[in-house]
Amino acid sequence: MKTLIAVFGFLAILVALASASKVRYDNFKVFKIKTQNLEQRQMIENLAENTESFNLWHSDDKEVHIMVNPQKLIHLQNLTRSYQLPFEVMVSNVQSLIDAEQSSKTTDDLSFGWTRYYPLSAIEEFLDEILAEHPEVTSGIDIGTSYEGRKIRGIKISYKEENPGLFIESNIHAREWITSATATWFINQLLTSTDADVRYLAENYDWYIVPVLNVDGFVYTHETNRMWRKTRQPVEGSACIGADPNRNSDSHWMENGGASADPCSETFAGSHPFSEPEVKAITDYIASIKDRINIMLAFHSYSQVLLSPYGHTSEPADNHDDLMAVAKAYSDAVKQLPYGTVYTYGTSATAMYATSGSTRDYVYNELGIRISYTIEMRDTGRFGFILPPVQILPHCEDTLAGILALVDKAKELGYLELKYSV
Ligand code: 0X9
Ligand code: ZN
Repeated sequence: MKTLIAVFGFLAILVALASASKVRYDNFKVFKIKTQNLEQRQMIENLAENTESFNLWHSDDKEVHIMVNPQKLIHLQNLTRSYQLPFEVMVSNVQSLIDAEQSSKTTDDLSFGWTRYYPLSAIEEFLDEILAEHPEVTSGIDIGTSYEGRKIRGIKISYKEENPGLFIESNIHAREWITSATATWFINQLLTSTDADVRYLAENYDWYIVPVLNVDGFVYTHETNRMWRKTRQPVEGSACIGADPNRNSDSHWMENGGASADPCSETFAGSHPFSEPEVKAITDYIASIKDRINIMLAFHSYSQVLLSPYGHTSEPADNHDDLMAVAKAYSDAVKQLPYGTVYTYGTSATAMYATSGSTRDYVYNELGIRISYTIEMRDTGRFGFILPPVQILPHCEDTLAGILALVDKAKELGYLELKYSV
């Protein structure tokens, strides 16, 4: 009995230590601040650049969402008052959203479902099971190794030769958990759905899907800091860790204010293009199969918007009209579901903000993949990055409807012809 008590005591200490080392967000709030011009917008964005007390959740030409340390509330209130900016509190306590997200853990611990979020180990087990159950049509993809030495894994689904291909990159930003939940659900649908449209999608296209690209950051969000965004590679000469992997590709890197040179910034571009092994690995992999890929989708959250190239300039891409027509098809299809979810669309630089060095622009500019989007998933800010688990399945249905329509439209416009000769 004594041993049992000792074991329980030890376990209790371990649990306490594990939770004690987690970053907490008690009473952190997320404000939605309406801005009328670029100056006001940048003033709020700059707050998040320079201090850990503020963290940018979203920004577009109408509003900025910013998470605030409760001790800095007065500072923010003074600013909104002096600039007369209307604001509302979207999240009153970030920690309570995180706690609620965790409390769903017990419901389907025994099998991989989509009623909770899973750690990387469970996602890898899910991939292993899928590969074992469907050996004829699936193969594992070894994308490469992360800074901390983890494998970056993907899956290829191919029912026959000579299919045009689609590539899905997901969870490049660590805290955007809904993206890998959606990617795994989508993999499962392609392999098990009996719906005729889904079967057509599965069997007439090759699918290359990487559910979690930023594996180190993802593990860090599960174990230490739920709000982590970047990679985990230390930066020489700085105490700050990681770069924004969606600013690190070698295409217009660091141009036009689309990224930051400050290692402490959330949009730090890295010390040089492809400094992040995860980004180098995925772009090398896509480059190696570029003639087999017709469409690239980069899954992000949140904002419910499809973003097309470019991020580094407001100039339209040369097939801009087609890119808008395909995005519109996605948006129209999602709106028709009972959830009525509204997705907007536009170019990255105009609909959201300037970005440089994203994977999406890299494959469009450098690899000739003509249909390439960032899909910013649910929601529009009520829960932001901490989308409640009850929304995972409805959101997955939205995404499937959207992708079905997107592929149809891209095909109609001639973007799904084989790019290589056989
Ligand atoms: O800032 C980003 O990288 C994306 N937003 S997020 O909140 N998911 O971080 C927007 C990127 C869109 N633009 C490009 N991919 N260029
Ligand atoms: Zn993102």
